[in-house]
Amino acid sequence: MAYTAAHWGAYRVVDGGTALAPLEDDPQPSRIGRGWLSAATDRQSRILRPAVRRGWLDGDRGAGRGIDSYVEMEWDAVLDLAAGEVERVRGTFGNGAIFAGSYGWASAGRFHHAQSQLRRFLNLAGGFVGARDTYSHAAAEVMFPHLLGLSNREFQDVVTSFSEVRRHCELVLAFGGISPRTAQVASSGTTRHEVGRWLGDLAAGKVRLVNVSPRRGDLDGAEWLPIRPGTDVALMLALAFEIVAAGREDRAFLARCTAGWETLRAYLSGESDGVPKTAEWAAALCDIDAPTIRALALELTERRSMVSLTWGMQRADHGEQPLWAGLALASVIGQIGRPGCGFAFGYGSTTPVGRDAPLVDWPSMPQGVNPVRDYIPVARIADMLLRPGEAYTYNLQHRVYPDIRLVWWTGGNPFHHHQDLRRLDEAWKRSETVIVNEHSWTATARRADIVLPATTPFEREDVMVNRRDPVLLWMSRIRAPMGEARDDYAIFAGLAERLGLAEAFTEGRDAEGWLRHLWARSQGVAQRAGFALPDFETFRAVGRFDVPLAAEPQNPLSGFVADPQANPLRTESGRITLASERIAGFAMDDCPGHPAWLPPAESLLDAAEDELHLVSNQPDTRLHAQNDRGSEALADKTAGREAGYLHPDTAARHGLKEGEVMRLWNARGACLAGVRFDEGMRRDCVVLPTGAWYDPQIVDGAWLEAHGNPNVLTIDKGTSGMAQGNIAHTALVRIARWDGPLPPLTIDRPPRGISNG
Ligand SMILES: Nc1nc2c(c(=O)[nH]1)N[C@H]1C(S)=C(S)[C@@H](COP(=O)(O)OP(=O)(O)OC[C@H]3O[C@@H](n4cnc5c(=O)[nH]c(N)nc54)[C@H](O)[C@@H]3O)O[C@H]1N2
Ligand SMILES: Nc1nc2c(c(=O)[nH]1)N[C@H]1C(S)=C(S)[C@@H](COP(=O)(O)OP(=O)(O)OC[C@H]3O[C@@H](n4cnc5c(=O)[nH]c(N)nc54)[C@H](O)[C@@H]3O)O[C@H]1N2
Ligand SMILES: [Mo]
Repeated sequence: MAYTAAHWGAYRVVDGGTALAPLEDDPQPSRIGRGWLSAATDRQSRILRPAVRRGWLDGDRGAGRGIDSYVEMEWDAVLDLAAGEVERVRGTFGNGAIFAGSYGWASAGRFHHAQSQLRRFLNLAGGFVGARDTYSHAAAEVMFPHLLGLSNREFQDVVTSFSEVRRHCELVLAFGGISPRTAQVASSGTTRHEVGRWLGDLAAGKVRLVNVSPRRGDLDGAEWLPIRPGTDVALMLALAFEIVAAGREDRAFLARCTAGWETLRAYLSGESDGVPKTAEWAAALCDIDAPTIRALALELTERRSMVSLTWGMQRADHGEQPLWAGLALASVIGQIGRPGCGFAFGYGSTTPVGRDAPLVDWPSMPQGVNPVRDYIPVARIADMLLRPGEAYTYNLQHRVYPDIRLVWWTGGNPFHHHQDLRRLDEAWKRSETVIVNEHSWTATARRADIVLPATTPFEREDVMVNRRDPVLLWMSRIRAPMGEARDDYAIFAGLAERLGLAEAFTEGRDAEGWLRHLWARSQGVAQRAGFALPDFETFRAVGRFDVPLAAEPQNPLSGFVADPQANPLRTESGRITLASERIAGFAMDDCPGHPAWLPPAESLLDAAEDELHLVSNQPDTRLHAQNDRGSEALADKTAGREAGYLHPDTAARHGLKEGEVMRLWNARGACLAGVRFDEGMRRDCVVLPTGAWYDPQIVDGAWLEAHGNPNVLTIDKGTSGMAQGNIAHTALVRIARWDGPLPPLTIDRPPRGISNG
């Protein structure tokens, strides 16, 4: 059997290689996959030949990025140009002037992982400025080591299994819900989608589920507390306050397992700032009434309970705080370490979180060592480009932005993922050269000077090996590369050759040679884990291998809670950090030394009458901007625009009917979107999922994003001087019906100068 795989699932290749069918044992295949093949084979979106921006050839130093036309070139000529830029920039400014953070999800497949190939190449060529953390959970990546002495990844590895929750827990308080929509994907691929089934099991097992979210659909079938966005910390603090007020805090747990409780207690009571964090205080902020908060507080202590947060909770202004306050609330309740109870982060945010699966650390492509030590926090890309030499803080350090001359992206789409895209468009013009490897004419490829066409997974062989998934798959090549597309590996091998690094880069192997090499190393890993992998030829022919290890249910921190002296955490105190002298000592207004309520940069609390809160969540039909030109995403659009969601009353108030097109705007930008109704929403919110290909145009003398990309409206600011994560979920907008003629899209065909016939 021939298989292929993506972040959204694993597939059998059927009908002679012309169609995909989900694995038979996948309980709930993703809808994203239905649009994959059509997107990957759409001639108008694929980059068929290497291309160079005309203005760059004429020496415009970036001014025309985003509006310019392209000329196609031969591979040899374009690789000469790209290699020449590496030579020029490192020779003139040093490798610290090359930025290759290159954040993004690229494709599943161990060998053809685009960023690994880029980094391996640039590490050999003297290095580059990289990026730390992710757009997904930067605040958690920075905070978990301080709070629990674990990396975010280590905590994710041990997050309480859903099976344990079902067995032992009675009340799950789910901030941001738990949604099969986001559980469609797993980074590096997944052979099963189980979250829908797990949620069904929880409900059938009489676990009470409470969904704290502006949207009911974030956890279908649960009790719904429609919170005002951006105010969860107030609710968490009030729950903790009311537990203490009722004398129900777990004093033994707080004394044995936490550090800084006195500081936090004084903040909750108002001793330290004059504001008791009562249910009434929180009700005015979070729009959930005080009796409900008080009753919930008691129940959390009377029942076996779990405080759960989605990743999105910390993708907001002061995103460090919900994480810290949520952990503090769970500490006050005192059930951390008990089976199925305590604190969880990321249920539903991707499919493997909460799965009891054996974790096997499979080998990956060796990337070498980066001789350049400089990096930025990932979401500070525009600040870096706009303000070279300027000081900033990150994770208790004082740092300075580098002066970047060459930007290289492969396997990511900053003109999808970044906030305030009009600002990024300005910042992007600051570097001398931008090189992008892509298979499709994304907004980022359209803003590159040198465009190197890459293959898709259909056009190459690879292996899906994900440490969080119990199945290994051989990914067959089912199509010839479209146009002149090459594998990223071949592209970097060609560049390495030009820089005299061919042998070091390839180690004498072609792609198949590397797959054999990685498989041989995987066999060693398996052997050490107590089982045998088939030989390479057998695996390639059979296509699938099920790891024969028992899945162990997880309960994090149980060893620590059982004996904190013998099993201390790697924190300042060896215990859970409820207040930190180190963080307090860094004296940040936007991230004090204990969890705190800090009003967000924008919120409904100080909004004008006609402003709405924008929820720009993950799209149901795509992974980010991937497959936006595929059948599944296209069928979901309204007049070709991304559909936004409104409560019917909100729509009526603005004179909008379902199926019409609206304009959303604020001081940062404006976009169009379709109107769709959702009764399970707050009336003061609008939901516009991310991922419509960015299509800014000048309409009636002003910039208008014509396709429905919410990132022209979001704020480009760090969570705080601590984590500097993105704050995508914090933004206010206005809406009105769009009565003018609909501007035709430009992203449905290649940029000017390119004809894909
Ligand atoms: N407003 C708002 N913005 C957000 C978010 C939000 O919640 N709200 N979420 C954020 C989050 S959590 C994330 S993770 C980011 C995601 O942002 P990204 O990960 O940057 O988005 P993708 O569209 O997945 O981009 C991956 C790109 O890699 C390309 N690619 C795939 N395979 C290959 C390959 O083999 N070779 C090469 N060269 N290219 C390849 C794809 O064509 C695609 O363009 O977005 C962030 N942005
Ligand atoms: N289908 C699909 N699935 C995906 C992805 C995709 O692109 N498509 N991307 C993947 C990636 S990279 C990531 S990081 C994860 C992200 O996974 P999550 O972070 O869990 O997903 P989001 O959709 O960003 O946000 C979840 C929900 O939080 C709610 N929310 C927003 N603001 C607030 C608030 O202030 N308070 C509360 N209580 N709730 C709020 C919104 O209603 C939203 O639906 O998703 C992954 N899964
Ligand atoms: Mo993400």
